[in-house]
Amino acid sequence: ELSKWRPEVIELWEKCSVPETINKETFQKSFIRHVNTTLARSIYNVDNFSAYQATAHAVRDRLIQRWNETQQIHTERDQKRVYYLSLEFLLGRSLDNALLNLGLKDSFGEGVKELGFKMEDILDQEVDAALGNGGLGRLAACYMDSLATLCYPAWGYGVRYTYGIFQQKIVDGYQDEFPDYWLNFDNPWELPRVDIVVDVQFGGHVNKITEGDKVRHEWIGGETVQAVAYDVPIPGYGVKNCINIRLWNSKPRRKFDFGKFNAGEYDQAVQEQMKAEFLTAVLYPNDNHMVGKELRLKQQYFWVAASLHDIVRRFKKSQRDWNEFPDQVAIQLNDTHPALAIVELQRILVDEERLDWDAAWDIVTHTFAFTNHTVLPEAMEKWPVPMISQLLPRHIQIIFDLNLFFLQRVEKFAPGDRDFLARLSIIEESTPQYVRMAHLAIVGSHRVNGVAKLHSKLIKETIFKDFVKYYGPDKFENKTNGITPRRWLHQANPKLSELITETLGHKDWLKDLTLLKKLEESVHDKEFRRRWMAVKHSNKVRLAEYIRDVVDVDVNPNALFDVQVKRIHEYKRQFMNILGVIHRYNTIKSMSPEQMRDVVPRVVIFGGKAAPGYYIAKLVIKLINSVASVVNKDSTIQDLLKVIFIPDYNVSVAEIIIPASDISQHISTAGTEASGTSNMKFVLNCGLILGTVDGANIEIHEEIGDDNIFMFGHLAEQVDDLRYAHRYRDVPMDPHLDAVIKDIESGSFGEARIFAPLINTLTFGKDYYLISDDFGSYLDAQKLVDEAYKKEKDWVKKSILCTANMGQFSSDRAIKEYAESIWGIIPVKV
Ligand code: Z57
Repeated sequence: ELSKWRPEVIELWEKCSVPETINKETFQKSFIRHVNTTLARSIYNVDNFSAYQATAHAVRDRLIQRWNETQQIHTERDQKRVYYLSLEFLLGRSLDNALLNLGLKDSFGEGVKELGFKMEDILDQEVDAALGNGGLGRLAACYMDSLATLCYPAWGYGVRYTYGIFQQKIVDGYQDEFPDYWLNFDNPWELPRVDIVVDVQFGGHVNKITEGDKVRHEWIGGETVQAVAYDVPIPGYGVKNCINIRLWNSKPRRKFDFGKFNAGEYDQAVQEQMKAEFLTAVLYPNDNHMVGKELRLKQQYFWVAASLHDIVRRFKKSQRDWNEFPDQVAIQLNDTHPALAIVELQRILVDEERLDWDAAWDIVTHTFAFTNHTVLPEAMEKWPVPMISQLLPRHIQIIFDLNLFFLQRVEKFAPGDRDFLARLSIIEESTPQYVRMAHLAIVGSHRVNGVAKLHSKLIKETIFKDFVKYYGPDKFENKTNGITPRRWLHQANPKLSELITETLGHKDWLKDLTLLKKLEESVHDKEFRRRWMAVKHSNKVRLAEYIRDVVDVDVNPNALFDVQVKRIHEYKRQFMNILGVIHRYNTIKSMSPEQMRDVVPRVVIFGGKAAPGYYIAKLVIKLINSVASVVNKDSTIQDLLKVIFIPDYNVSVAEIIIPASDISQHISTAGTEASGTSNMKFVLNCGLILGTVDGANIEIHEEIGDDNIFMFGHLAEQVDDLRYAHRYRDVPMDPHLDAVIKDIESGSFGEARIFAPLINTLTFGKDYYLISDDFGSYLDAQKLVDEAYKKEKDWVKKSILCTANMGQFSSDRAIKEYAESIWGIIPVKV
C-alpha cells in the first residue's frame, strides 16, 4: 500500500517521524507547547488543571507512538489475537499509571517541579474513567495491563458510556446518586476514530429466499444506529508494547428520514436521531443483578455487532480461508453480557459469507470461550423471547435453530429424558419464553471457566451440572482471578514498593510476583520490620487525612484500621459487620475503666455503592451512618471505636484506602462470592484479612498459611442445610445477635421503624445469608484479631508474610494461564 507514494514522500515521512528522545527537557518543551497550542493558554493562566492536561498530552504523544508500533508489528506478524469482550472496563485514572509503566515518573516529576508544579497536585486533577460497577469491570482493566505487559496481541472491546457509574453522596445518612459526566472536559486518554464507523441494525424483518435447493435469509428494514470507535491505549510495564481498548459510541446516521421531513415533522425526525445517541449514554449500575431493560439489550447487541464487524474485517484483510478463523481469532466473553456475539458470528458466516450451517458452527464454537463470574440466581441473564424477536428478528431464528440442533444431539445422548432436555435447553419454557444467556454461552464456546477454585467446582456441581454430564468435565476449567501489581502495589503504595525493591535489590518482582517470596528471609531483621511498620503507619496517616477531608472526623492512625470496601450487597454481609460493630460498642460501654485499658482502639471503615434500586442495600448504608453518628460522638468510650463511611468509593479512593488497612473483611456467605479481588489487593499491601471460607480467600489462605489469616464461618457445603433449617424449623437466633437487634429496635441508633425492613431479612426473610449462623464465630474471630494486634512484633511478621506469599495472585499469572490453555496465543514483543 506504500506504492502510491513517491519515494521522496516516503523519505520525508521517515525523516519527520523519528521519535523524540524523552527526558526532562524534551518533556518540558512538549508541556509548554501543549499549554500554548492544545489548550490555547499561556504562562499567565496555567492552573493545576491545565498542567494536568498538558502533562497528560505529553504522555499521550508517547503512548500513541508505542500504540502505532505495536499495531504495526502485530499486523505484520499476523499471529493469533485475543479479543476480550467486556461491557465494563473500570480503569480509574491513567496518568500516574502511564508514567510508571513508561518509566517516566521521575523525569517528568522533576520537569513539572521546575515549572512550578507538584506532581501530586497534577495527578489529583484527573477524573476516574469509571466505566464499570465493581469486581468484573476492574478485573478487565487488570487483565488489559497484564496483556500489554506480557506482550500478547490482544484487544479489548467495550462501550464508551457518556455517564460512568454514578457518584455517591451521603445526605442525612442515605445514599444519593449523581450523574458521572466524566467527559465534561476533554479526555486525553482516548483517540476518536471518526473514520471507523459501523452500521448496526435493529428491528425490521427477515425474508426467506429459496435459490435452487438452498435457502438463505435476508434481514432488512428497521432502524440503523452508527457505532464510532474511540481507542484507549493501554501501555505495558517496562515494555514498548501498548495495546488497545476500542470503545464504541453510538450516534445517529447522517442520512435523515426524508419521509418525515417532507411530511413536515422536522422536530420528530430530529428526536428520532437523538434517540440513537442515547444508546451508549449510561452504564447500568447493577452489580451481580440482572434488570431486564430493553435499552440494556440494545446496548449489548450494538457493542457486539460493532466489535464482531471489526474483528471480521481485520481477519478478512489477511485473505485466509474461513476455516482458519479460530487459528487467528480467540474471543473471550466476560460474563454472558456479550453472549449474542455467538449468534452474530453464526449470522455473519451463514447469511453474509454463505458458509453452510455446520461449517459455520464449527468455526464459532472454536472461537469463543466464556467466563462465568457468579452463581447468584438473580444475576443470571435471561431475555424474553418477544423482546429479542422485536429487536433482532434474525437472531431469534438462529437461536431457535441452534437450540434445536443442540437438543437433537442431547436427545441422542439421553434418549427420552425430557426433563434433562428441558434443563439444558437455551430456551426456558415459561410464558413468555426466555433465552438463557449462560446456556447460549456454554453451547457456543469451547471452554467455560470459573474465577476461583471453589467457584469453578461449584458451577460444575450446581448451575452447570447437566452440561458437565453432557459435555464431560474437561470443557470446564478454573482460572483464579488476579490483580496487577503495577497499579495495586507500585502505584498505590510507592513507599512499600520502594522498600521491597531496596530489600530485594531489583525491580523484577513487578514482572514476576513470585519473587516476593524472598522477603520471608527479612522477617527476622528488626530494622526491616521497623521500616515495614513505618510504611504502614504513613499510609494510615494519609488515609486519616483523607477521612478528615471527606467526612470531617479525626481518627487515630495508631488504632487498628478495619476496612470493608466493596459494592453493598446482602451476600457480602456489610450488615453483619455493622451488627458486630454495635456488639463491640455495647461491650466497651459496659466496661470498667480498668477493663477499657485492655481494649485495642479500632477504626471501622466502610465504603461502597448500592445499586440505586436496591432498597435493602441502601438501608444498610443508612444503618452504618446512624451507628457512626452515635458512636463517634460518644466520649464515654474514649476513642476506642470510630465508625467511618467513606462516600463515593471508586478506584482512586481504593488506592488510598487499601495500603492503609490493618485488617480487611471479606465475609460473604460461603459459596456466594465467586472470587473477590480486593482480598488480593489488601493482602498484597500487607494487610491481614478476616474472611469466610469463600472465593479466593481459600486460595489466599493456602498460600499465606494459617497463622496469617483469620477465617471463620460455615462452609459452602453446609449452606443448603442451614437455609433449609431456617425455612422449616424454629432456629433460635444467636444470643449476641439477638441482643444487638433488640438494641436497634429500642431506638439506640435513631428511629427504629426505619430499620424494620432490614431486620426483617433475619426473621421473616429466614436469614437467607446466614448472618445468625455465622455471628458467633465472627465475633470469636474478631477477638482473635484484637489479641493478635496487641502482639506488635508478631503482627508485623504476619504482615510481611502476607505480601511475601502473594505471588500467585498476579494477573500476569492468570493471563498466562488463559493464553496457554484457552486462547493459544503467544507474545509478540515490540
Ligand atoms: C461482578 O462484579 C462480579 C460478578 C458478576 O456476575 C457481575 Br454481573 C459483576 C464479580 C464477582 O462478584 C466477584 O466475586 C469476582 O471477583 C469478580 O466478578 C471478578 O471475577
